[in-house]
Amino acid sequence: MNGQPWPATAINPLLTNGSERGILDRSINNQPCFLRGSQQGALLAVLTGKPMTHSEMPVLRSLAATAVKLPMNRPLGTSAKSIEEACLLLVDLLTEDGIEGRAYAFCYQPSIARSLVPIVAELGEQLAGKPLVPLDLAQAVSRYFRLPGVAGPLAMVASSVDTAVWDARAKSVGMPLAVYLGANLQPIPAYNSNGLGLMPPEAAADEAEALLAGGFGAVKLRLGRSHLEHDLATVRAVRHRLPDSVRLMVDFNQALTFSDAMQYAMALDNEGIYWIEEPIRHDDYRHMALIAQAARTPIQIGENFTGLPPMVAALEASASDYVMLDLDRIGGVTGWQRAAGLAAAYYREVSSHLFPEVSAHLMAATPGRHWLEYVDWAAPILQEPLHIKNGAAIVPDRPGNGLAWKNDVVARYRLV
Ligand code: SMN
Ligand code: MG
Repeated sequence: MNGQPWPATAINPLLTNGSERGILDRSINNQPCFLRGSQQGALLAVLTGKPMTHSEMPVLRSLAATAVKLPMNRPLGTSAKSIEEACLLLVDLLTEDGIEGRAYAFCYQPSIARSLVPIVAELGEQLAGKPLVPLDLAQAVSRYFRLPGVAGPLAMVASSVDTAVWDARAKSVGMPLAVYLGANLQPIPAYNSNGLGLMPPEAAADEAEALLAGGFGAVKLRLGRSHLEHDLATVRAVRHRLPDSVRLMVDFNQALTFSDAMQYAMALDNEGIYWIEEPIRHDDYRHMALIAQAARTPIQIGENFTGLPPMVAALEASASDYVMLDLDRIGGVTGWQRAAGLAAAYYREVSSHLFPEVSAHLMAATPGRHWLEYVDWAAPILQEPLHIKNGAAIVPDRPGNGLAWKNDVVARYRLV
């Protein structure tokens, strides 16, 4: 286009009036395909330089959700709970002209995943007929959940619906989500966060070594046993086995008391650890700040920020050196973008928590990006799982966030 908008007259002959078929577009998976309804409107808007009008916006037709329980390659033994199967809620949005938006939530246990299916359907009835305008819809969802409160599982629903809305919007203009958000498609450095639960030292060292396949340059080890010596023995076995260049993060999942955490942090300062994650209760920012001040190793928190206010409180308290954002707690794509701005205002590097497929797009659009957390838990149901090359996630060059389900596998693992 050489930066010149195309005049509308140059495009009109490409359109067949009023029919389902329209502008021929070869950019989607290299397959020739025709754009429909609002997609035509969006492309015309780009080509003619005229903004898409409200009446040309895609309109939300329906929301649906499916609960699945997937086998995990490597179980995750945290200090709080051992997770051996990934319970996901798959969210599917459909617009009036057939554009699909997708997201998934990680639900921790089958009953939570199941319980959210009718909630998503009910929310869909509320939103049906509304234009696909992410900020307006985010506001409508937060109003709908105001009385029960947008927290816990309802925050997951609100966030994943927001993510599906942005997916459909990016698809309506044929852009990868990262590009729609104004970013370049660039590889995002990732750490391998699969496995490495609480396990004996030599088993942990073996697993850590295996996790470097794919060129990963960083892995995360779960800690939080009741005896410091046992945690230290595992850290030493893993650190000893990994090349010096490989970063080793550790995650306590809030297991420690403040006084124990001070002792563990001082001991870990000598063990070549890249960050210490959630040593104490996630929302005890005052004590977290004291630990961060005393430890030389950086402190990482944030996976439990639900919306922006806790994040502001943590940043104001200097509770951590780094922050990580959980797409499904922070408020989907809308919440993430606001949180990324906050992190920038406080000069904090931003990592992601879970959902690597969508988080990779958001990390690309986050100036203070740090590390993408890679887990392969959704891979069995994805037509195109996230690709890792030389330890970095390749943000897919497909319209939207790139999620598409393998329907036969979804049917096999569906929770009823
Ligand atoms: C974690 C917690 C809960 C589920 C999955 C993973 C962990 C992490 O805290 O940061 O990876
Ligand atoms: Mg964690």
